[in-house]
Amino acid sequence: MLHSDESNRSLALFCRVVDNFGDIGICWRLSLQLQREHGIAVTLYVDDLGSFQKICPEVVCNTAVQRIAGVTVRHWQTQVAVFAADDMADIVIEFFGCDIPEQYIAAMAAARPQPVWLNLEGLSAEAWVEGCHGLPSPHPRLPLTKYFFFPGFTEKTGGLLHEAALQHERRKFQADQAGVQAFLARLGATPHEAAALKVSLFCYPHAPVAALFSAWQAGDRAITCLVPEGVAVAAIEAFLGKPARAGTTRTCAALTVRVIPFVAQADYDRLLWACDLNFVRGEDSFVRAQWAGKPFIWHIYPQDKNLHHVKLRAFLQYHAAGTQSLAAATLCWNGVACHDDGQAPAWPGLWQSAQADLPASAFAADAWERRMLANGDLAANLLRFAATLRQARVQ
Ligand code: TRH
Repeated sequence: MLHSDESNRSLALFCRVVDNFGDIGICWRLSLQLQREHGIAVTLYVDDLGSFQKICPEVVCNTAVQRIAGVTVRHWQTQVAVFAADDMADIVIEFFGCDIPEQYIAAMAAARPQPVWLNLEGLSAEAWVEGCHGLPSPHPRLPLTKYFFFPGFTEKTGGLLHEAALQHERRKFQADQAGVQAFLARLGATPHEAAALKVSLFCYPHAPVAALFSAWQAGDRAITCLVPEGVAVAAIEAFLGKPARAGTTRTCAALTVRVIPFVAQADYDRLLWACDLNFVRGEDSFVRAQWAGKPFIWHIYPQDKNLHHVKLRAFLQYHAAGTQSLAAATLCWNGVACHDDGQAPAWPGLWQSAQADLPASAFAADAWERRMLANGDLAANLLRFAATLRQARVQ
């Protein structure tokens, strides 16, 4: 265990599950790391235990308080709970501007010393992030200040979530080919499929899955696409011709699609490590793909007025380590700069180039990983930031 600053003994993390699994995925990962690597007593307040259970099967739904892997999990059901100043943690984090209870804020203001209050923001490669990382936001009424903490891709941001042992575990897993095959077999893959190019598919329902599948079917290389249950269901069922339940599979020409269970978070990492190419989405799987040492194609969470296109381009520009063909496929996957009439996307050509570039893309993935590791990890950066704020108060 790493040693934390003495004044960072307890931490409360508030997570509202807006949509999908990313919010709780990130908060759970951060909670675990703070507890395991820094010995911090973490209380995770989460409003949706059902979504939490999907990524962490140990979660018991309809339970007010439970302890999982050393983390206290509280079902956040109401905004009107009463909190006392003595209940306060040393650090309080609200994830992505989720509205934490007024009573809790009042108790923070009354506590002595006051906790360090941070808003952990969403990930973006846009240039403005560096300027906003660490900015204070004084409370409009109370003598209390919240600080913005931004994850990011540069040393002037909070960095990316990354556990200390991650690289070691990943390399050990990937070096053991028999173990990799056994893992894939547990998900239902047959030895025959294991010889094919393995692709994991995690995307939003509007991704051009049908066009990609057509290109894969017509390709010269056998492909096994492993898709967790519940992902892009309509498109997967259209290909399968039946309900997309775990265990369902269909082979058509060069493509085999296999529905696998939606696995626990640690196994999702292994899935990314086991595949040759990963389609990921949102924020957390997107970051995990960057630690897998494998090429990936990102489906960004859609925003109004196509704001996400700006974010996507900012990342691709910065991620110049990736190959051009993969960047082109990523743009097309997100509906940006697709030169087609909507009926016949240019996927065959895009895929051919991307496939040819996979070895170069894997090489680039390693370089990118080294570059990101140099920014430190988000959990340690966050604790350092909290300690600095506290020190500044004392002076
Ligand atoms: O679920 P997402 O679409 O989450 C998104 C993003 O976080 C986005 O930024 C946010 O604004 C939006 O939700 C509301 O994708 P993401 O971020 O990749 O999170 C998925 C989580 O699910 C991640 O922690 C990995 C986990 N997962 C598993 O544990 N097992 C699985 O089988 C799969 C496919 C995913």
